[in-house]
Amino acid sequence: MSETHIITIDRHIIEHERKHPGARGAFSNILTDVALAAKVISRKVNMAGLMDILGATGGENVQGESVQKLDVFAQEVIYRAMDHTGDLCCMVSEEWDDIIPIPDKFPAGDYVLVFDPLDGSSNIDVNVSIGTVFAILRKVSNEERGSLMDCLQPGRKQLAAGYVVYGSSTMLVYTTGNGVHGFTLDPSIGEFILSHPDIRIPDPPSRIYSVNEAYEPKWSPGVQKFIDHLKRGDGDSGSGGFSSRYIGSLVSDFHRTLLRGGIFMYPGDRSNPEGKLRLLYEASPLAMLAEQAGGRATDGRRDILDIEPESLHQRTPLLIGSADLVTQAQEFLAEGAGEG
Ligand code: AHM
Ligand code: MG
Repeated sequence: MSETHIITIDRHIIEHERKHPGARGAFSNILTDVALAAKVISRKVNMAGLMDILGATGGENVQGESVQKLDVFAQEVIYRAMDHTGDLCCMVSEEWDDIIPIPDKFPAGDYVLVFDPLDGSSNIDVNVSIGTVFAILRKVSNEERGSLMDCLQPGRKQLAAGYVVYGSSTMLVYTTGNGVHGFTLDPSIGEFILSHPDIRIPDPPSRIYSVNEAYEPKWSPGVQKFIDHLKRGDGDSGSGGFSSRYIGSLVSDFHRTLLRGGIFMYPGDRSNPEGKLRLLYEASPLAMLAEQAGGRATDGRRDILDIEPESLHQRTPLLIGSADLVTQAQEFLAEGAGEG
């Protein structure tokens, strides 16, 4: 793309909206507001290392003001970018126990935003990439300011989903059900520029698996056998030809899986049968992106997008990435289900 022909995320969102006759703009506004919040969070994340030098470690900065944790900051930035616009009826966040209503002083709208404001925040101190995950749902109840019914919808009902990865550059990747598109933040002009149009998980994929292998002793026999199969191939002395990569930051591990292929897994184990990751605002948005890019996401039995959520912060095992590998993993899990 030449320097004089750049496609900003705002332009991309508007052009996609035009393809949907009857679209009223509210939905596009939400995406644009998420992109704005992402820029503010990105700036703060980039300053995180300097905070220590400036004296933030004791909870106060040099001016004696208390310093907010970055995940709390990210929560507030997104909330305040969204609370007054009249586009949302409510929100759900990893940082908040209950549904977050739109305050009565502002008009309420027809959509729900679910998000994890800053995932993997324990990685900030060691300068490892972190991310924001989000999805948009349509209000389905008659409650003006939303209800559980509006929030607890399966992933198939998501109208849009995306993430922001704060890495060596900041990228926003989103889908509205018409492919997956990636934008890189150009800090010099403060705009997300289309850098990765129509992302497809490569086929054949890179042979990469991504899982926290320290939990191997607690895995089910199916998970153990699958990873063993990737390592050794079919024969005991053979090699499966796989490499392993695990950042421990969901958005970053998923981003690599989307661009390179392979499989990311956070399975259940004996201590945590439902794994660690959250269905509503982590697994489901990433599952929509994976499917839109030609991949798959499952909890081992069902497609993530078909799971009916029962509570806001429900956890789910997650196996996500290249379709063939996810299907293969699912078969190993099914075979191992009677064992152990
Ligand atoms: P968090 O919600 O406390 O930030 O934890 C979520 C993170 C994910 O980004 C990552 O995939 C996972 O925790 C890693 O967990 P583990 O250290 O158990 O491998
Ligand atoms: Mg999280």
